[in-house]
Amino acid sequence: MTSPPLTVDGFVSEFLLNLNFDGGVSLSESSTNDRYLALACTVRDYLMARWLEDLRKQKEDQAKGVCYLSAEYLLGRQLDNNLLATGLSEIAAEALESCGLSLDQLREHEIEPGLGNGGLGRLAACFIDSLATLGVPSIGYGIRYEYGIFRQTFEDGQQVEQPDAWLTLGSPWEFPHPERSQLVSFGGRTETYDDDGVTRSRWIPAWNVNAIPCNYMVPGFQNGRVNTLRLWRAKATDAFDLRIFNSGDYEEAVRAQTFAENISKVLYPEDSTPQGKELRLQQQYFFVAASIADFLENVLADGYDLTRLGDRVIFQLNDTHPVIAVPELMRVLVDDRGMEWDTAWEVTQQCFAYTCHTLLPEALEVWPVELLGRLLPRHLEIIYRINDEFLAAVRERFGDDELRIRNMSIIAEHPERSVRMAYLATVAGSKVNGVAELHSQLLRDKVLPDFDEFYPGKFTNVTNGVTPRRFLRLANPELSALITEAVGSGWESDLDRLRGLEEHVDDAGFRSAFAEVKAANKRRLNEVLRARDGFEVADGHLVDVMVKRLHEYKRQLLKVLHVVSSYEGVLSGRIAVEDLQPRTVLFGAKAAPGYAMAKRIIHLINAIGSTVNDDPRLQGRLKVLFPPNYNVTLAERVIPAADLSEQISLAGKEASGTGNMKFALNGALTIGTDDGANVEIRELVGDDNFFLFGMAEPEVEALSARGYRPSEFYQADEDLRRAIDLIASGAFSGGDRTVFEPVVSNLLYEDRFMVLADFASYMAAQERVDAAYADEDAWTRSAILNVARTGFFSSDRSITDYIDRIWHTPPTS
Ligand code: 26W
Repeated sequence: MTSPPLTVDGFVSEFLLNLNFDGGVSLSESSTNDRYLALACTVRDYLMARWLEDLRKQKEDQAKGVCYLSAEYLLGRQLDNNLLATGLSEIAAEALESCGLSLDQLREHEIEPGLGNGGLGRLAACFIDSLATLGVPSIGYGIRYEYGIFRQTFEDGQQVEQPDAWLTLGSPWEFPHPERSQLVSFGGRTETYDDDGVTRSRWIPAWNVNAIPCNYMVPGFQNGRVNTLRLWRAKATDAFDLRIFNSGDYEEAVRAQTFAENISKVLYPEDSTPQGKELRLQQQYFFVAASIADFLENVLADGYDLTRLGDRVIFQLNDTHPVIAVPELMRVLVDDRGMEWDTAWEVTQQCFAYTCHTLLPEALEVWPVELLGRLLPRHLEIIYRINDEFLAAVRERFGDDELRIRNMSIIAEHPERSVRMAYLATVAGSKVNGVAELHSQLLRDKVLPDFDEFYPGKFTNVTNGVTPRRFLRLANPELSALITEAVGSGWESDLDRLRGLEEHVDDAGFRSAFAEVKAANKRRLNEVLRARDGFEVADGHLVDVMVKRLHEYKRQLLKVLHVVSSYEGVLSGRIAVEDLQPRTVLFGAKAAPGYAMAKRIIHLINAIGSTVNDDPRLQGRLKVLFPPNYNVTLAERVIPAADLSEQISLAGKEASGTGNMKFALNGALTIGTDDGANVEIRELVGDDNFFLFGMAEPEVEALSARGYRPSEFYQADEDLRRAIDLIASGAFSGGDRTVFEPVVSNLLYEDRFMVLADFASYMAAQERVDAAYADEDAWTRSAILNVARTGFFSSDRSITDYIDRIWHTPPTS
């Protein structure tokens, strides 16, 4: 198979063919959707030959590859990414223009696949991009949710969730293959039987669903490589509904079908606090069981010796969500393929590695034994045996230290008997990694110290990264052009070359070109904000951005207190309005629908915006904008326009952060705590180009040990008191003191994430920001150095680290 010709004429004829023959419309009669679909199919066609070739080669070479198992992939729009990958952007723009169409307009038509919540899902998307760019044999496996992360709207300043029907206009990037479906079973019971004198166990499931693979192309950056993302969709089996249908109960048959198909219906919008819902466990098992079966049947060569499976594949567990894959592989090897338990366990340990993405205890998934045993009885048996053998080994090493045994057991006894999925992953994985230096250290020292002692060498670090293709080249075309002018082409897949920018930092012409790019990006942001929300960032404003999921540990409230304190300062005359550095504070954040405090904080931010933005006493020098529905598409516009990046989590709570990297790479300066990857950003850019504040992790620990009483900080700091009192007074709620009372009393009497303790230090750092921003040229210099020194945060580097330290899967040609 060959690709269509790489010319404008070739593109035009391919586009029109797709429009006419696939879409069934003429150009003049076509809708925007028709045109978008035809364009997407045209771009697809250019990738097809390479994709088929790579799929064939993968099967033929049988080189060791990565199966990335992730419940989330927050992909963002596909069209632009694939145009860039193929190098077709200019040809496509010209071709469309010759048809009287605009690429810009069609690109805006795409609804992004929001199949993830936040950092973890976006990281998976960056990683598959890098795997393809580096030419590593790999497949991303996940779930093809019908509804991705909810669409956020505000009503009276409060979050309202709308379903994200991303598939309604068609999904041109997806290739469903129902003929390759896998049967996934659930429920039932186990029984023992005699197998030539050996007693074995087997699973008699009660019901099953079909898993239909939907394939997506994952093109590398202009390297002719196309990997695969395979997402599973649940479909009722014929047997499932026919049996009931034949019994004459039509409604029951339809109900059964709905029940089965619910499994891939909707992404759980919970981030960090697992709900322990049965459907969630069904989702997890559904996709890993289908993925393992698919790999063994369709990717691995026929008749491959399974005792050597570890030479062919590493299953990377993206957090604990896919960890049920561990007992599943054991079940397949032992029960279905007749392998000896000990051999199977050795193989399994070689085939898995586990990445932990959190430090919050409440985010570590546990599944009640009752639920797991009901849904996956054979897997529970397998987990028990793994645990028995593991604890026996612990006993052998440390003696009968019952406290230690209880602490290390994969089975927790309280508050209810449950399986600790992170422990299971740690016992089974060949390696366990955290996602930034500090995080990996804390993981070893605080979260899993006994395991670190028991398994020397198992724990490692791989600092996160982001793809420079999407977050620099596509999101910031003007800066990209300037970079290419300064350091030459090719930096997109060799990001260390950004270092070359350092030698231009003393060139006044370069600095002013750089500053002009930032100004142009603010205008580009304004176009979007005006169109979607009627917002605008005024000229001369410092653009101060905090975009990320809403969570108390991330401390959006600290940013709120800074805004309120500035406002209060002007109202009370403590600050002369002329002395206020003009700022626009831009928030973007979704709250988990069940997280009441997070939703209240969203309400508060909107309420403050309504009050502050219209108050003439501020003379337009302080604005708070909160565009709803922050997503990848909006991030691509916001990040390049930012001057200041807010990374203000309590030290020791943010595993890494990846937004922090995107901002630095786009020339925003960071105001941040010593947390997650901020630590490494600061080390690289230098103290002069980073606004550090707040307690370090050991100080947090010490304060906590002494007994933290937030009200003492409130009493001792007049500015803080005035800011909190202003919120408590009802100033942002039409005089009603009850609306934000829960937020205020939480801060005063609990403040789990020590907002008040870090307030003074944060305010002082913000003063340093204001002073620095007043010297525009010096600020630009720092911004350039941020770009020049953060090439380390390319996800290509992360993937190279995974290959060296964990996977041992070199690129193939
Ligand atoms: C519903 C249960 C649950 C539990 C944990 C859902 C999601 C999680 C994730 C682990 C939360 C998450 O996205 N973690 C983020 O992962 C990013 C990529 O490594 C890091 O940059 C962020 O610091 C971390 O919060």
